Amino acid sequence: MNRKRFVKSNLCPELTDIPPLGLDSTTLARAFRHYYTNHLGRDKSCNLLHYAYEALALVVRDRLMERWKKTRYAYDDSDCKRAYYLSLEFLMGRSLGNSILNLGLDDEVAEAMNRICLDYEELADTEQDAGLGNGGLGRLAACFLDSCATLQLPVMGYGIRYEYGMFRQRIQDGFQIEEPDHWLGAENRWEIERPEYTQRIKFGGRSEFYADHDGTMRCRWVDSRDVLAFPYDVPIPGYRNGTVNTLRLWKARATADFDLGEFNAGDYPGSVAAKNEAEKITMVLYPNDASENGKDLRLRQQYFLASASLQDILERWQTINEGDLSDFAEKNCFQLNDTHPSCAVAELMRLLLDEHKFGWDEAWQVVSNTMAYTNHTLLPEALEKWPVRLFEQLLPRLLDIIYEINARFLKEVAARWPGDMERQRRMSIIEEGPEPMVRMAYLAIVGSFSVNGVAELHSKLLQEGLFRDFYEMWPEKFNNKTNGVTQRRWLSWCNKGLGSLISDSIGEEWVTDLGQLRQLKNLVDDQAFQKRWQEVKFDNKQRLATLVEAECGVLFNPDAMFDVQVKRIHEYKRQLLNILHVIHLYDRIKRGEAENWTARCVLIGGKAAPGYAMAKLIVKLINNVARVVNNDPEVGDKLKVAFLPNYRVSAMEVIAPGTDLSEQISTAGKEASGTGNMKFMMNGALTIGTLDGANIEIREEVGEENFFLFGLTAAEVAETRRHYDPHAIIEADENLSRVMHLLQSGHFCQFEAGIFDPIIGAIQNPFDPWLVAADFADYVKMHEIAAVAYRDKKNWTRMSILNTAGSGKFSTDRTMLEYNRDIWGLQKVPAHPVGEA
Ligand code: B1H
Repeated sequence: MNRKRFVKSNLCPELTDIPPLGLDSTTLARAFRHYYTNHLGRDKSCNLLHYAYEALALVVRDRLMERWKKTRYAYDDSDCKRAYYLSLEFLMGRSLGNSILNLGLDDEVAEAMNRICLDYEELADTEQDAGLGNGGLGRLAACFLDSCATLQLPVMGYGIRYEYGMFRQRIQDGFQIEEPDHWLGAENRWEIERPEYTQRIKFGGRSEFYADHDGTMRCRWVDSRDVLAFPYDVPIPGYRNGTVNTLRLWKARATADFDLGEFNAGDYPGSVAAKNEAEKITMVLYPNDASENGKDLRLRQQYFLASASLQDILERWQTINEGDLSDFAEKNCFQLNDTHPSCAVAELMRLLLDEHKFGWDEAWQVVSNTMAYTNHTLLPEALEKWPVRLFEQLLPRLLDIIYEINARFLKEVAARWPGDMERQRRMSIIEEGPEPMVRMAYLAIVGSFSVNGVAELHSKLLQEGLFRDFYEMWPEKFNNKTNGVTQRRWLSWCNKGLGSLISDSIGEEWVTDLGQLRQLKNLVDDQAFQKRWQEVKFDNKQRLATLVEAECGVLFNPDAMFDVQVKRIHEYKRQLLNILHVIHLYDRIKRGEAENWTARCVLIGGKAAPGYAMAKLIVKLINNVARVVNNDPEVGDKLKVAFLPNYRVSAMEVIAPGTDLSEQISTAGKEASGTGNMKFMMNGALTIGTLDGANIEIREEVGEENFFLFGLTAAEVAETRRHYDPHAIIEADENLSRVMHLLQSGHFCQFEAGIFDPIIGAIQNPFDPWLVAADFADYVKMHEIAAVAYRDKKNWTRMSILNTAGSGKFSTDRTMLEYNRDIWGLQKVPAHPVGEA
């Protein structure tokens, strides 16, 4: 890019004093026509919804653009403290509808499109999801951004612009097939390039020590192979408040001189290969939710994000503050979304030491006062560790710094617990052994002033278990921040029927103050209100049934109970327990014990990590059971089962509103929080669940009489593991014996003999970490109670209303206010009004 600049004062008023764009339907329709015909070059001969979507996206984007600028000016002018959310994942989903909602343009857009004989929801429905995340952790990041913009907090997201997002899932003969998600294939209207903020990232090479001009020994990273980080900005609109925050996503590019070097050496193919090598870094999202992958490309991604973001932030700071870094720590804060970006701890040290010539203590002051770390999992296999050897090769200078951080830290440990070598070994950032490893969580804890879990139970278990030594050393660092979801997307947008009913009854304040929903409690016994509540639910169930029929070819009757489990497929989440219950229901129908039956439609959806064989086999089992059950005339409408392929954000927008019963059935102590549980609750579903993650707080909020609790507690799980005897449990439980018999007899794999043996083995395994057999009986019993409850329509409606009414705590607005109160300490900064220079 040609970097010649014009002098700022030369910017004429024509370019700076821009009158605000009109928001009325006439202006919107006119702007639409302009983009459709002049910009996209379409006319009446084209009837592809896609182009209409594109034109509308451009119209909306213009309105975001001016607010975006005014937000940036307001932040710069106020010299405010800022926070940065560093995350390898942002699961944004679709943007058009959300932007229209947050700009407050829904009625005007609907009217404008109407005039052109288009249905704007239909247009919104053609948008591809931005699937730059695996599941809960990535979606949480997206909800956080929405809430920060709505609260007018100066928070910026930093992530990676993956060329390929989360894979698309297809089901063939019951098996999961993965297909690449080339979501950037078409033009992406929700990003703008910012080549002027490109950064340079180092890899490989070695550290070189040298004496500074004043004699100080310093280090520099030399002989590196550099990659460029090229930024794209995504607008994050707040709810009707003029604020538009920024998510900056980095794409990797080869450096020009890097190519040239190879080229001059006469290796043209080599130089092109090097280009590919560099650009590979941001090519694909790793699809391993909650399990470690250990691939060197993944570490490259992590460092690439950390380095690009920190350099960008330091550069902006220096531009605004004329190079003075002295109060950087008071004005900036980094929130690490799990350990994935935790290279940032060492990288900020490196930048301050090597580039900005700080002394160690001075640099450490900055780092340890600006970094904050959120942990999202207790599963040991998800805790990131990188081989020291890999760090040596890829990030040699970072490894020097990590060693130094560790040496100083272990000295502190030794001073506090003299002679306790075992403790030093346990707490060391470097795990010793045949293959020494860097423990990223420990690096993050040592470098951060705040460490938080994502639900009460999870935070408590972190302190008692995984991070116990660190909690003993620094209890003041540890805190809890229970997750949430944004009610703008997860109620206003996705469930317009319920949203309107609620607003008609208690006003609209709940959209930015979800606690207001508690007022619905006054209406639980209001018959007219109950009736409308039921009508809305019925419509939503019909909409969901339409999706299920289209995607799975299975007919769901909206009068039946819709029993739903959608989330990543993982053994700890126990989709297996769910399908065992389905088999049990089928068995009851077949043995003629179906009197007083509650018709039930079971929907399961989710992606299995491509390398996770057991999870993929569970997907296969669900599909095989569905085929048998759905094709058995004796079963009929009593029971339907469907596996929804390619579960994603936009699918959940249809699923949550249409669900009666939400399955949150993880083995207690394993699900850090869960956030799907909150979306269902907010949309009036009841939960059948264990005392795990945020389920505990959901039950507290809604009252135990409105929650179907079953299963062992986290403490009981730990205890049961010591003497677990699944064979004895199966033998003592006739229902479970019969289910096992159906599985073992090959009833669900008639032409695929033995295919489910690993699952049968897992259930019978005395070392089954997920204790599926242990919770089966209680689960079946609680499901029966739920089924009976469902038949009392009036009471079920009451409970449904109470669930929505009790969901106020689970807004990310509340979560963000708590992060801000306890960790970030930012001031709210309203955007400058649109239409003023
Ligand atoms: C959560 C992950 C995760 N916890 C590794 N950990 C990943 C770990 O690509 N990787 O390597 C990706 C994701 N994701 C989830 O975070 C928890 O399981 C949920 O319980 C929680 O609600 C969610 C948000 O806090």
